[in-house]
Amino acid sequence: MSQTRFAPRVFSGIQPSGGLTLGNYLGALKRFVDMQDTGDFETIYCMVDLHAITVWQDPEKLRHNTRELAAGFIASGIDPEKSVLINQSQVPEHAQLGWVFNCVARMGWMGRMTQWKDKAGKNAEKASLGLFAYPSLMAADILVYHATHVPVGEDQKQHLELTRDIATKFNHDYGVDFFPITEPVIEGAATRVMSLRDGSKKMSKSDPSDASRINMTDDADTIAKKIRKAKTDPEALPSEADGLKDRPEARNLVNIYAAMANMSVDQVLAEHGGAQFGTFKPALADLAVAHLAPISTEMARLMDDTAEIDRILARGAERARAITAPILKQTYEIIGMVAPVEA
Ligand code: AQP
Repeated sequence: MSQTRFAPRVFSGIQPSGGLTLGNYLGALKRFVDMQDTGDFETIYCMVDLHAITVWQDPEKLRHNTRELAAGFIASGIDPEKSVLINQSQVPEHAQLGWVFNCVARMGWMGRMTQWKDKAGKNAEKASLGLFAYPSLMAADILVYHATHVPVGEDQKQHLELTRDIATKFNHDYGVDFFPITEPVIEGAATRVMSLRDGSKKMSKSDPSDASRINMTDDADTIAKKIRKAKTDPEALPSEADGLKDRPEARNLVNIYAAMANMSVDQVLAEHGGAQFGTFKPALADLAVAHLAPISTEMARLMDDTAEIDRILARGAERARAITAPILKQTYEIIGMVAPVEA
């Protein structure tokens, strides 16, 4: 089957399940901006609130976090004129196609997802059905736009493979070439930013320890303090990347530096090889503050006018639905629904 007819289109999202972290910023947001600015793609970015409620969210906090996340996107450089910026629940075709994909995906596929195993843990009986079906809704988020490229962090690789499986099975079952086989875009030094307290755990919004992460809303002193206290080993930095192999915490800090400075790991080590953490950590803190302070200041300014954020999201939803409604309508026609929906 030919996949060449799909125009280059990028989709990606972030959950408003807490404040943005440096992991979300370097692994996702910063790269969203880069892809927007190449001009090679149509770019669609999303606050995935329907995914957030797969675990309990306080309603007022969810509303606040969704608007703050929108502010984070804009403050980081997403231009709502150049990109389509949306909140998932305002574009109903995501959930509608999600249901169709629940009927395409197999239980066994979902049960093998490591995120499901990690988040449900030993308490799978008590986890929500939504948490189990999460990757099927994620496939719908992407494919309801016929998106061809999805920039994500390393942790989302398996879900992206499942998106490809769902598209392939749908195309095969109905004998069509309707959904593209999406390419994950996982590149750069910071596709997996780790906890500052434990180099084997990913930095995460929902980690109970605030010291484990840098929040995009942290002030300069807090950022510097968290970096100063970050777990490290007693060795000096090596002068080549190989020397970081069994040093997860050191590797993490070097990766963060490289991603923020737009340098390769080798370039960072050429500059800082031989330095002790007592020297490297303040350099990293200065870089992080210089990079993040303008973003958090702009986020705070945008959050002073939430009505404007709501207007941007309403306009984004309108633009998104011009794409999603016809794709859902064609999907319904393919699967044999009698009265295809109108936009
Ligand atoms: N630590 C990370 N390093 C690199 N990329 C990361 N991403 C998340 N954490 C890191 C990337 O950010 C995007 C959005 O992620 P998400 O909010 O949808 O969910 P998540 O991956 O589950 O992020 P969190 O912070 O860990 O949220 P919670 O704690 O609510 O589960 C994705 O592209 C992800 O790869």
